[in-house]
Amino acid sequence: LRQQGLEQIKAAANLEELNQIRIKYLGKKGPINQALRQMKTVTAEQRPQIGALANTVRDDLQTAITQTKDQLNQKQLAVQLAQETIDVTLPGRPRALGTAHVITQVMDDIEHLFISLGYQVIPGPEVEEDHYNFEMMNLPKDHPARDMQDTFYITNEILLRTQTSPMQARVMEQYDFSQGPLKMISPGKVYRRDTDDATHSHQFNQIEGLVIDQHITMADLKGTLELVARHVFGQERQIRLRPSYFPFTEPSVEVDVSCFACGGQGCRICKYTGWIEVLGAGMVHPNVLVNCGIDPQVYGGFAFGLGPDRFAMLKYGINDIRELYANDVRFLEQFQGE
Ligand code: FA5
Repeated sequence: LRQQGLEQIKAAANLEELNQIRIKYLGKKGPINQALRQMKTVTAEQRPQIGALANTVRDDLQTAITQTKDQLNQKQLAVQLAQETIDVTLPGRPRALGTAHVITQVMDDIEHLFISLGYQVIPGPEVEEDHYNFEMMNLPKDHPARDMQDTFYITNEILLRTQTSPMQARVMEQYDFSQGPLKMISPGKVYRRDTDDATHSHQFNQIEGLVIDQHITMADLKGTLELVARHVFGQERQIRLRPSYFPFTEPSVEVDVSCFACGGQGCRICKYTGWIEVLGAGMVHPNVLVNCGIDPQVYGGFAFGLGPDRFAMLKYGINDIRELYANDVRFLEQFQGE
């Protein structure tokens, strides 16, 4: 029995098999325990001999089992270690890294330019009050120019801002001129009930600009706008200022950049004018200053609202504004940034 047991233990291929062998020989119903249980049937002289023999066999088998168990455990560990080794010489798997959206890239670029000119960047709410979006901007309730910007109203008084201009009022009414001149830009999303087409979207971006100080002139405005246009589009692109109308500026201008698609000849994208309008601007209207508690006899300045979506289109030759909002990765991947 001992010999047979030892051989089987040695041959055990794994821990499970070894456990079965242990139960077979050393278990309650195993031959050794059975022999010990039958001790009462043997004579008193034989008892110590048989008892001693049974104990030795049990101890030998137990020792062999413990040894084999250790060996099997080590073997298993070795196999596991071999399987789990990391091959540090394998080439790494590249992770797909996203990039900033092309509009964000254009906006960041313009923001950095203005920061370098000493402007503050002040974001504002997209859900806005009629009071700031229109009334403070010299557009009372019955003003016909409200029709220039078809509005998404939420309630009578609350709306999705149609322009970033309300930030002019929000900043001016808080501003303390003992700090020096006010120079700020306010970037963000705006919303209009415009019908989407190649150059119009119902949701787009604007960057508002505002400078208020003593002795600011139209020449300061023109110089600043030229700087922006040349910074974004390069020296070679043509620019024109057109007299225009906004209720919150007087005089007002619109700035056009020559069409990238036809080089100014006229095509479908520029509606056969050769130009694409990119921003509105002007000298802040005295009524707006008064609304914000600023004396127009002492302070004055300029404001502008530019469209980064249109800037992005002109800069990269994107011929449909809807591409910017379709989230087609094949389109977006073309603009990896610097
Ligand atoms: C305004 O929104 C004025 N608040 C701008 C302004 C600010 C004037 C400060 C004077 C002083 P306008 O509606 O023209 O103006 O829009 C400004 C710019 O936003 C446009 O030149 C154009 O670049 C962009 N824009 C206007 N509508 C859309 C649209 N539907 N989709 C994409 N861009 C648009």
